[in-house]
Amino acid sequence: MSETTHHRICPLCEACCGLEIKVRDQKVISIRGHDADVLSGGYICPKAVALKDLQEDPDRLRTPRIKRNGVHVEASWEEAFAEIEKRLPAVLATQGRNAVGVVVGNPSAHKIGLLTYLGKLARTLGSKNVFSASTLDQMPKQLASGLMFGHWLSTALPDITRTDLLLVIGANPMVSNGSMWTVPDFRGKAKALQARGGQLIVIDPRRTETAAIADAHHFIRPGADVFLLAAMVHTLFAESLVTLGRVAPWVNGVQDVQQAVTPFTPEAVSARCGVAAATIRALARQIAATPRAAVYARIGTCTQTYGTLASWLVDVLNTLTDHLDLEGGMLFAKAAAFASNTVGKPGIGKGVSTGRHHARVSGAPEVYGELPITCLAEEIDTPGEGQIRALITVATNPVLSSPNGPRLAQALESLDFMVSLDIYLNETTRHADVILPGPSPLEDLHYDVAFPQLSWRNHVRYSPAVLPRPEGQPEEWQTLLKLAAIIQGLGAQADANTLDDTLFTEDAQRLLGPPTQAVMAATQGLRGPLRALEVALRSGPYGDQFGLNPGGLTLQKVMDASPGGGIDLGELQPRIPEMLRTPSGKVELAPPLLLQDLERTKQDIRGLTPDLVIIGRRDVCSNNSWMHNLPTLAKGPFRCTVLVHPDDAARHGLSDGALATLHNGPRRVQAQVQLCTDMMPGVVSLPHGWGHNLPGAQLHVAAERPGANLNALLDDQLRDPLSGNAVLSGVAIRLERA
Ligand SMILES: Nc1nc2c(c(=O)[nH]1)N[C@H]1C(S)=C(S)[C@@H](COP(=O)(O)OP(=O)(O)OC[C@H]3O[C@@H](n4cnc5c(=O)[nH]c(N)nc54)[C@H](O)[C@@H]3O)O[C@H]1N2
Ligand SMILES: Nc1nc2c(c(=O)[nH]1)N[C@H]1C(S)=C(S)[C@@H](COP(=O)(O)OP(=O)(O)OC[C@H]3O[C@@H](n4cnc5c(=O)[nH]c(N)nc54)[C@H](O)[C@@H]3O)O[C@H]1N2
Ligand code: SF4
Ligand SMILES: [Mo]
Repeated sequence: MSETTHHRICPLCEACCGLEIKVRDQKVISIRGHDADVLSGGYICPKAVALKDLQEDPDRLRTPRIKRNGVHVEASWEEAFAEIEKRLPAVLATQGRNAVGVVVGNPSAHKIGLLTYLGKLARTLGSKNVFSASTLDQMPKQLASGLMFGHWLSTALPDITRTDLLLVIGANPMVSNGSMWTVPDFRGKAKALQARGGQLIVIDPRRTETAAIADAHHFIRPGADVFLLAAMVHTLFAESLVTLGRVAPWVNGVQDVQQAVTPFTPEAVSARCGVAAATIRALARQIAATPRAAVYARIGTCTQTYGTLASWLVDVLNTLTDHLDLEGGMLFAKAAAFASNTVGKPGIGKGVSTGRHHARVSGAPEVYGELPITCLAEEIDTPGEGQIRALITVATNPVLSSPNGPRLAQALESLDFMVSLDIYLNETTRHADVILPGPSPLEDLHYDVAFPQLSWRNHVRYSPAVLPRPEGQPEEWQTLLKLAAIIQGLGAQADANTLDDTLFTEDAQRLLGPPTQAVMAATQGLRGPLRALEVALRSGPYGDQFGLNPGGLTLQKVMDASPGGGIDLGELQPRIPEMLRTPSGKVELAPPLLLQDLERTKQDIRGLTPDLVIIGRRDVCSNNSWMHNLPTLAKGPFRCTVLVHPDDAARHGLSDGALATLHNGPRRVQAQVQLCTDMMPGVVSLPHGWGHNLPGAQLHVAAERPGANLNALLDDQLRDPLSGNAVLSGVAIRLERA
């Protein structure tokens, strides 16, 4: 058979690079960057190449599994759904909706079928017990952005191609390729910034790969960003450096912020955050004095007890120095589809609220419809009314990715029923009674629902499937609808397509009013996420408005342009006030919830710093917990080592290569020491997502070098009280020779 060339957006991380994939006889023969791609221009990282390994991995599930007498056996789709129908409704009938929990993981964010249909499953189920990886990650950033700008995904993004100063706090885009910021080829863009005379500055407890190319790097005590940032804001006021510029008429609360940061003088916070007072002042002055500057912070500033406060203060800093919504500063993307800040009345909205319900055991507030994932284990293993007795997991591996994995594993084993949508039999899905695999990424079509809302440049792209879906393999949205049908009592025989038609008509009536002839005609013959995409694109900010705006975008237009690299929609542009969705129609610089929480930090300004704390790290050849089974990425030096500064190693009698035991109360893990002068003294680093030595998983390559599970050491009781985000960084540990 002849060779064919396909263009596919990479679904593995937020950079969303365009790939060029060559196929012969239904086998992938090469994967490279797509040079014409309007977003990524040919850039890729090593993970993309591993899509071939993923396609061919004998451990990847191609048929459902049912657990019989403790062993997962292959089953037909009919058998799998019949088993679910036999067992799931029974839990609902006897113990109610909240007895069934849902957990959603990271890969869902990269799958239009999951992202557009998970809400339908959750609505049908009606359980309060919905959890996701967001509370291991970016929930603080989303809450802060929501409170300030009125919507959870209205995130201010560095205008990297026009800025002259980029301050990066708690992020390592050289390795992670960016997060809450879709920025393929960060290195190229950073180098260009430096070439035009600009500066890159990094604040991180480790001299990271990003710090290595930066013009300056400052260590910070893990978890103490709020103190550094509050003191920088304090400096702006103290030295009369505050300017709001163009956005001034749309900013509320400047004086409240000024008052709130009064105690945070650089001298007061310096010991707590480990940054010299002079450095704090110099950083604040430099940002204020640079007309085109941007402050970007990510997961290091989120996975801590003050995560929402730190995320908020970053945008306070951007706003008070006249860098918000400004070219070369921080801008908001305008996505072609699905963006809430392009829907409804421009400039005003309902804003966001939290705490519409609370977790049964801890009382933690709901945020964005979710409860903290660190509450999951206790919601399963604590008896009482509303206890979770059945669980649906979707593309998630919380036994490795969530703190206190061993407790969660035990809890999962005690459930009456568990069903997992997942492509592997791994540390989490080994507990499932039924596993329902999705198609591989290359067998699935792709459109990014979330990331164009976070992209460095406006654009639109679509990818059809590269390889045919195997006979009988449903699309993941169909699997979700089948689950919804079973929950609704329609039975395992219900037809997903018919259900989809009914739901679409209902949604269209609810969202668009009585569906006009034009909408129904335009979506004829479409189903599932593609139908939702057609409606979103055509009614979106660049859309053809179903004929009212001839020449505007349609799905067909986007499909036609995609082999050529997609459609470039231009550089980000200022969008305030039009993008705001706060009830006031203003940027809320001083949300009461945040000012109130700042009181907590005031008590902690002179808090003691533990002798030794742990942070995580990422590696270019690893992706959270699930790509260690792919030979291309698994080869090479072992990556799950604990980085220790030589001074700390000497104090603990450890040498390079020694096996160390890391203790946190009763929890412990063992890892090999790697001496590293790039670590801040008093801080050690171990990557997360490892620990592939648990019985019952089927990951042959990963099991050869299982590594230590960082999350077996961390605490499931430590959270940011506002966002519910887990504390994964700056946790005190003890280190000794094993
Ligand atoms: N200590 C510590 N812990 C962390 C972090 C940290 O920095 N430190 N980072 C956190 C972050 S940011 C995140 S996002 C989470 C991620 O944590 P999770 O959301 O649990 O994601 P992964 O660990 O990547 O596991 C992904 C799961 O999805 C499955 N999967 C992959 N592709 C597909 C697919 O196409 N369909 C389906 N149905 N399943 C699929 C995989 O087999 C795997 O089971 O980890 C968090 N955990
Ligand atoms: N290769 C690869 N790429 C990935 C992933 C992966 O696992 N591997 N995961 C993807 C996912 S799910 C996400 S969410 C993104 C995350 O993307 P990033 O946010 O860039 O994540 P990290 O690379 O973990 O960088 C976080 C940095 O914060 C630092 N840090 C830790 N604690 C603190 C602190 O208290 N304060 C400050 N200032 N810094 C601190 C760490 O040393 C680290 O350098 O990466 C994505 N990309
Ligand atoms: S950086 Fe790598 S993993 Fe991320 S989208 Fe690009 S090619 Fe894929
Ligand atoms: Mo993440």
